[in-house]
Amino acid sequence: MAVAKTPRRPAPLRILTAVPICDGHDSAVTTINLELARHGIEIIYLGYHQAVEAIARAAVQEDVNAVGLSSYNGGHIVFFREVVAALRRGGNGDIPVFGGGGGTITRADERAMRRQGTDRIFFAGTPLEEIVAAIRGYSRPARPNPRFRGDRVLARALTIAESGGRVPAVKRTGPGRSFVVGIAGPGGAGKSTLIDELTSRFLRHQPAGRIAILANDPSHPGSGGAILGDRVSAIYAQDDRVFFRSLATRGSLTGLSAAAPAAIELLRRSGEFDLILVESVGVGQESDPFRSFGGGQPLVDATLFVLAPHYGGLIQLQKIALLNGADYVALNKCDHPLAKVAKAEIQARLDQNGRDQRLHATTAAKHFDPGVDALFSALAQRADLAPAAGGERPCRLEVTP
Ligand code: B12
Ligand SMILES: Nc1nc2c(ncn2[C@@H]2O[C@H](COP(=O)(O)OP(=O)(O)OP(=O)(O)O)[C@@H](O)[C@H]2O)c(=O)[nH]1
Ligand SMILES: [Mg+2]
Repeated sequence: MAVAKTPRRPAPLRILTAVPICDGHDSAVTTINLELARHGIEIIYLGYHQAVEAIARAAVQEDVNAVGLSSYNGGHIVFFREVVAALRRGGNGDIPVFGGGGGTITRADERAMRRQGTDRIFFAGTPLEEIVAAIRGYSRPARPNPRFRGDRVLARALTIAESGGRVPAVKRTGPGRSFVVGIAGPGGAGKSTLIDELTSRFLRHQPAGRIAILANDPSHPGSGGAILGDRVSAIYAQDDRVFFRSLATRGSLTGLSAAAPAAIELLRRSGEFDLILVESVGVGQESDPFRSFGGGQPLVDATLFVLAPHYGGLIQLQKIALLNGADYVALNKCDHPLAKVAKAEIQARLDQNGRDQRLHATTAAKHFDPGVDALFSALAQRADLAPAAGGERPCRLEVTP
């Protein structure tokens, strides 16, 4: 089956930004992120206190045009060198690394950093327009590259799908049959946090499998830029068994990027992933991102609708179409005082549907929440994920309860 093509249009630049490990100075990069997005650039922001490997992994999976680091802690010479080295080790040395750090990066430091592979340093006092113009220079056409290895192959195929080009055939690299769950809900309900907690359970439950996450976030309707921020909540994406990709909607009003169907198909076809989680943008009352209604083939194998206790009242609940269409419903933020009433109201709303829709009460902000455990068990059972032989194992990044 051919992967559906999305309409061809000039692809915005995709830039990954981050602040290095042991550094909490994020106000400069936050300003720069906003300015770049205002100029039509897509920013995948990783957050502060980020390790070299996390930055390199994200750059590869997101197939960014370049990586921008903001460094104030004094370790810039070593840190930039290590990021460049990590990219080169994986055959991804074509991704340039640039950055800034006010007065902490001296001219002499910059010369050393450039010798070690850093592409450019922006010094204190550089006007934002100059930064934007220079970063625009990182634009390049996204073509398949036979030298790419591992996740970068899939990542590049996704970039081509996003820009409406002819999607290359992706070699089947795993034996897996994927189960795809679409996750929708209002902005800020906790979808990304819940996805991260489900990911931690997947890693514990399936010691050998891989999981993919496709996180859709809105493009700005005016500038076309975007701050793709779902990765900030993705703590467990710092595991090589997780493939995380952010997609900007680029004008699509369905709640998903127009390339999402092709992206899902590419991930399925790779055979790499046992589970694929697709996060919609924050959706409204009439939204149907996964084509649950209309009688056609839905985009996903199951849908989860996530909402938080602040949905309004009973009348708002009645208007939300996806409360009829979703296979699973999660009331998240159950640590909130309004949650008790909300749970009763949502349960009554679901009872009226006369379908077997179980309401899961979750607190995704808390690790080891029993509500998230129950939701994961339900999804794992539906996805036919075999439990790990010898029981669950702690995942690499885990703190103990
Ligand atoms: C604001 C600030 C803070 C704020 C940070 C708020 C935040 N959330 O970011 C607060 C008060 C919290 C803070 C705390 C600390 N700070 Co402080 N802080 C600063 C300060 C005054 C300004 C940095 C800044 O944001 N500048 C604004 C940006 C927009 O301008 P700029 O730096 O000139 O950057 C330009 C370019 O470099 C470029 N750029 C910068 N980053 C990037 C990234 C990309 C991708 C691009 C394209 C361009 C780019 O853009 C700008 C364009 O003109 C600097 C001093 C200084 N003058 O640099 C100290 C400074 C960085 N802090 C310092 C220290 C020591 C600390 C603390 C350890 C203090 C303490 N003992 O608690 C803590 C550590 C916090 C932590 N968790 O890491 C030292 C670092 C010394 C060192 N490296 O050896 C400095 C240099 C002050 C000093 N002279 O001692 N700090
Ligand atoms: N109190 C509480 N806060 C939570 C919980 N789950 C998530 N949050 C917080 O809610 C905020 C939004 O969470 P996200 O996971 O980014 O929400 P989202 O639905 O993915 O948001 P969009 O992608 O922007 O639509 C963050 O500050 C989370 O830390 C929870 O169970 N309880
Ligand atoms: Mg989100």
